[in-house]
Amino acid sequence: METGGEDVLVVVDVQRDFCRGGALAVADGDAVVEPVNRLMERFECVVLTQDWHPAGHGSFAGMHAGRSAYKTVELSYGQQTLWPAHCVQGTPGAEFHPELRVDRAQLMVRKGFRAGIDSYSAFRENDRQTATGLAGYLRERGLRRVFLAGLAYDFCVGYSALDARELGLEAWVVTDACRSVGLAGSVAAMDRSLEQAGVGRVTVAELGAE
Ligand code: VGL
Ligand code: ZN
Repeated sequence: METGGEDVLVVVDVQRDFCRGGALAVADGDAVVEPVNRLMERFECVVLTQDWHPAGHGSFAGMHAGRSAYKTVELSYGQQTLWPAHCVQGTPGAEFHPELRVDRAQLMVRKGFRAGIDSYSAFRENDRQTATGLAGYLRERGLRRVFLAGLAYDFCVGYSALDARELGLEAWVVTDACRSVGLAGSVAAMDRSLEQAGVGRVTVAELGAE
């Protein structure tokens, strides 16, 4: 698969807290760094997202008395999974993985910085209304085909891909450059949603980045 001037690689949340030893470590999360770094070479435009929560964020289990992490609660905007405190603004856990080629990025998008709203998608927060600004950036630059990689497939990568489709963009998930959180049924559910939305699946090798 050839990449060109209308393509953008969106690297989702490759941060310390989602990697080994992190507060919300994704199994084998560190393994995405190498393929993502190689993928970056195939794209003129690379965007990084950074999960960026204030201390005491509403998605943190500790903010909900008697509730535990990885369980769902009802918030003002609907169902929300609770997480251990992670990616707190200015802490080491919120930093990008130290080996990630951040120098290749043309834009970094921070998300989840409003205390009361979580944001899985790089485009839109979990209230499904609050925009991050990424759609406008892509539109102004004429970037119409979005390739996504990073952490985690079943949450931030997947929801970003679904929103890209809703915005009328072509979307491809680079499957072997992602890892999943893997809550009950979350990977299978995201597989189905992505297929229904017409999100493509492609490998690092198919993009010539092996
Ligand atoms: C993510 C849960 C909470 C992700 C971020 O990057 O997939 N998951 N915050
Ligand atoms: Zn988060």
